Amino acid sequence: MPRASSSHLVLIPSYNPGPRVLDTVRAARARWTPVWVVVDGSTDGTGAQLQAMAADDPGLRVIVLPENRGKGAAVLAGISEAAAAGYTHALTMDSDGQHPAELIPAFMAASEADPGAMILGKPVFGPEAPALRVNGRKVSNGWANLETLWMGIGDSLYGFRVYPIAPLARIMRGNRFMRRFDFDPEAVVRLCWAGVRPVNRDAPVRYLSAEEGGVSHFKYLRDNTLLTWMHARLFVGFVLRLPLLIGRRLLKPAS
Ligand SMILES: Nc1nc2c(ncn2[C@@H]2O[C@H](COP(=O)(O)OP(=O)(O)O)[C@@H](O)[C@H]2O)c(=O)[nH]1
Ligand SMILES: [Mg+2]
Repeated sequence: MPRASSSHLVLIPSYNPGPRVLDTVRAARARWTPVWVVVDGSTDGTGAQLQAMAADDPGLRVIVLPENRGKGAAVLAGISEAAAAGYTHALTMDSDGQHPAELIPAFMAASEADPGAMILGKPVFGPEAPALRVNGRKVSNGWANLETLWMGIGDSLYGFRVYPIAPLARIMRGNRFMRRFDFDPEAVVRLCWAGVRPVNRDAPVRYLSAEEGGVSHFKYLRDNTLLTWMHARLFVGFVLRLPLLIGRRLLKPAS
């Protein structure tokens, strides 16, 4: 039986993930109620398939955005509706089968025990993970840690996380960025700045081959350019907040 919650929901942004999404959503539903999927202008037919699934399952809700706006925009649409429905925390996970649905209950329990914190997945890679992606994230992680004065971000990019909804929605509404692939790292850095503590938990990540139905919309040049511009922007924010961050660090040393 999936655990039911009136405070914590699973939120799955989804853009042209292919048929893997159906197993991903089933795996999440087996562990949690409710699960919401935000279909981000997908054109691969999965929107209709997910809506058909939701027609027979009151624990599943599918929100369809008419056109593709990016992962961050899809998450913002989801958390805005979730807050209106009274939810306080959202576990985000990818729709493409890369993230460990079996860890949903443990991540939710960690969040329930520490509701002011964000629970961040720390990726445990298998041998199949592309070296370019594994090493590339070290750059983003180095910047994110500097920008937060080492407040403890284990991984800046992994999208398997539990967010407190209120501070995330406030930060996103006050910022016109964070709508695309820049969402995950910018969210952790800005939440740290807002005083939301990161708690890291190991979580395996799978890289599926094309034969297994693996799909990625990560484009090396486009998305690394977006990440570089994002860290340049965050670095300016970091310099402006340096007195605040140092003051906080002096009052409460990082554990
Ligand atoms: N790349 C991308 N992902 C989106 C978008 N909207 C929602 N998503 C979802 O965000 C997650 C991460 O995207 P993915 O292409 O798998 O990136 P990767 O896992 O880093 O290779 C998936 O669940 C996507 O379905 C979008 O416009 N672009
Ligand atoms: Mg993926």
